[in-house]
Amino acid sequence: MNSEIDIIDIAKTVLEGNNEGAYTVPSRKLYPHQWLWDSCFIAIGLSHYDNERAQIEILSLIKGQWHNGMIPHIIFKPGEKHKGDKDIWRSWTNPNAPDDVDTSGITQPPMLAEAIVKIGEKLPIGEKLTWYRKVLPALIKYHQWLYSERDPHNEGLVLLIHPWESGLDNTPPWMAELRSHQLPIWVRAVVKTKLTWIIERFRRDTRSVPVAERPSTEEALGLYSVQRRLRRKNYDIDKTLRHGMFAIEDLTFNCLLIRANQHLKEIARSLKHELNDELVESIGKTELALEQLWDPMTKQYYSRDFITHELLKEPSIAGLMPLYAGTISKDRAKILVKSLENKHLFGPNYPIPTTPLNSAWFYEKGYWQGATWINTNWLIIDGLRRLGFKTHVGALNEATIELISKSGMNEYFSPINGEPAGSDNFSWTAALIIDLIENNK
Ligand code: 2M8
Repeated sequence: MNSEIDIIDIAKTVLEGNNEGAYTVPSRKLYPHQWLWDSCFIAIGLSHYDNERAQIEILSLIKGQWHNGMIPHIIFKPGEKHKGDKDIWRSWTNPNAPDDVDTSGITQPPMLAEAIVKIGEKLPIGEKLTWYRKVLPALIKYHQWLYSERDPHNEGLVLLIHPWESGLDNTPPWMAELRSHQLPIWVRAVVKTKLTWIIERFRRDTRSVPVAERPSTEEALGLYSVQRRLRRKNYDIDKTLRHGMFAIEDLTFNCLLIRANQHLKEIARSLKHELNDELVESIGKTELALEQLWDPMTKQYYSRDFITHELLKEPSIAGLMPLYAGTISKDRAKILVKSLENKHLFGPNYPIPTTPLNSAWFYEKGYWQGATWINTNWLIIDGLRRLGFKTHVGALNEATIELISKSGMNEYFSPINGEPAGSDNFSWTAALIIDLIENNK
């Protein structure tokens, strides 16, 4: 077991090892580029001891912003080495793609405002306002894009077009949708004829991480095929929606957006900047629309299909994210907290598993299908703190710190025995454990 001081030192070493100068890679082995929500979590950790680097991390993300306002989910490392990755995306076929940076063609959870505020909180007032002034135009443009492009019916709920946009890649509700509607014939044929072993030989991710800890080959092919379809439509939202592809109002994403909007309003207020009426109206709608994702029968929140408005009733950690949104009633929050306390659902030895333990999808080292991740713990702890669940915050903080102290800075962990899984030296684990320890003092 390491002491808290040791953990912080190890965490800083991990973040230094993954430092690329203008940004930090999530992991040297698996993810060699800059990822959107990873960089936001990383900046939150960095802000405790190197605020300048935290700001650089965020500015590098903003450099990848599309002309229409989208912040892309990956910004590719410049140079020839990873040319293959950029070529898979070919996002330059969309006229909105930035001119001098290569990026993916989709987005990821809107953690940007949170990171900006966490950086601001650690600066003296004058520097904080300078920082806010520097980033506010890009932040407004980003939130406007989320509504103009991803909320075409003005419902207040933003839609996603690829499971990767949810950040919880192969989480059960998305994978159930993928299996039932979206798998092309060639993927079904490969799976049916058990030819997945051929594909497995070409998988890069399973060279450093056991296949059982990554998305299954069927899932990986499914994710890839959705990406290919989006590429064929040049990442154009109208063409994408017209062709009846994935469109899901994702619960986690919209909960994070609610909190991000609150931060955006606060940043604008501190600069005496008035947000335009349309944006303010959309922001209000999102807070109200969360209620539409509540199912009174099962007493849970779910994601929703954009077209049919059917709830995707597959329990996952997303069901707890309204705690982070922070806008739900205390009674509702208590219902969610009950499932956190339940050892057979979200309360095993090393919480919080990404699916409840009684889910048919649960596997203790399952990638977004059971394993405990530090970013989802961080989001839920942050929400519980704001909602006043002090004892739960204390217990979850302690359990998370104990887990890292015992098992190291891995990507995710078994919620049953705490064993590490996925990549080692994972950046957001390192960054967020620094934040949790500092907040716990
Ligand atoms: C994972 O996602 C990427 C695709 O975006 C992948 O599987 O290759 C997810 O865990 C995602 O949430 C994360 O941002 C990314 C980088 O850490 O890896």
